[in-house]
Amino acid sequence: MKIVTCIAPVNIAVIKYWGKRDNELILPINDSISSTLDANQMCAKTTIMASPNFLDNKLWLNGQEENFDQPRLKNCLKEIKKRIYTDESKENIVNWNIHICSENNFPTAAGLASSAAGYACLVFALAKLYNIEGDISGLARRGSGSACRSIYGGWVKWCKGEAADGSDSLAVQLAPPSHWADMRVIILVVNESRKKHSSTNAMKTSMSTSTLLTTRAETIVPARISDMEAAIKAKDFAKFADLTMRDSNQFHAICLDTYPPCFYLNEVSRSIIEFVHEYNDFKESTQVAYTYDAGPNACLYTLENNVSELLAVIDEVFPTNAAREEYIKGIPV
Ligand code: 2P0
Repeated sequence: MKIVTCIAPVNIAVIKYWGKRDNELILPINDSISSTLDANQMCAKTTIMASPNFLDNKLWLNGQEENFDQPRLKNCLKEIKKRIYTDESKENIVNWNIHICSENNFPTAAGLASSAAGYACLVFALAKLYNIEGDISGLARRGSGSACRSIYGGWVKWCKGEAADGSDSLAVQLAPPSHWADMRVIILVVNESRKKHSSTNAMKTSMSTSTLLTTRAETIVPARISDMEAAIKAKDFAKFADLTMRDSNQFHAICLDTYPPCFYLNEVSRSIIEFVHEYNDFKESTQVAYTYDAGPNACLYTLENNVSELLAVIDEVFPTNAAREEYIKGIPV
């Protein structure tokens, strides 16, 4: 028997991925950039056991047994097995059945990048199990697009690539976490329930109905990606924050332009957006940026020296549990 256990953190996109040019290979229509959070905070933990005595493959997610026959899991396994070095003279682990047990320490499918952490962790664990070397972001991408970014720490770009077979649609690290050591992310959990529209289905509908989406991917994102890379390199928080907030807003505008529309933000999300702009105006400098994925929960980027005052003000402005049903965390990038 062989057992491996791995953890992988979530990543929070600052230039968003939305829309695929190939649904099967999970190839995006634009580059995206994210930061991967500290591994000790919000993460997926996966244990994989392989044994010649297991009669079946099995999968448990957050303690519940799930069907192993899932297309994305199958795709990941198929691609991984292509990269396994097999030694015919030895008993071959690749033929053993596996048991996969994965759990998240944060709300699943509430727009908090749970599939990203989950598939990054799964692929990383499988790579360890089968001793696969080299870049595995392309393997993680086959599980969930955004998962390829969680393979690396710090600031990460998912290059959309040009090849029809997806061979160059990979993640690269732009800078390690130490580059911007005082960067922090605060997650305001507005609602923990599962989202109504899965990202996969919603982005498919956006691709077929939103006229804004192509314009975004072709004419807006390329410039934003290079501006964001420059802002991160220079540790220019004001520029970084401006691009992050505009890109979040544009992503949600695309969701509204999708037909029928996808409403991910709620009243509390919108009041947090207003709060952030008012806070920055009051401070006469940009101290905090919001970004929202496919859900109502706010991710706030700020620098370490602002965290305690900002959390105190958030406590004042949102005194009930409205914006903080469960917890607020200051998470180092
Ligand atoms: C992102 N999101 O860049 C964007 C922002 C949500 C909003 O990546 O179909 O779960 O598995 O590739 O990766 C969510 O998309 O979708 C996502 P699939 P995924 O983080």
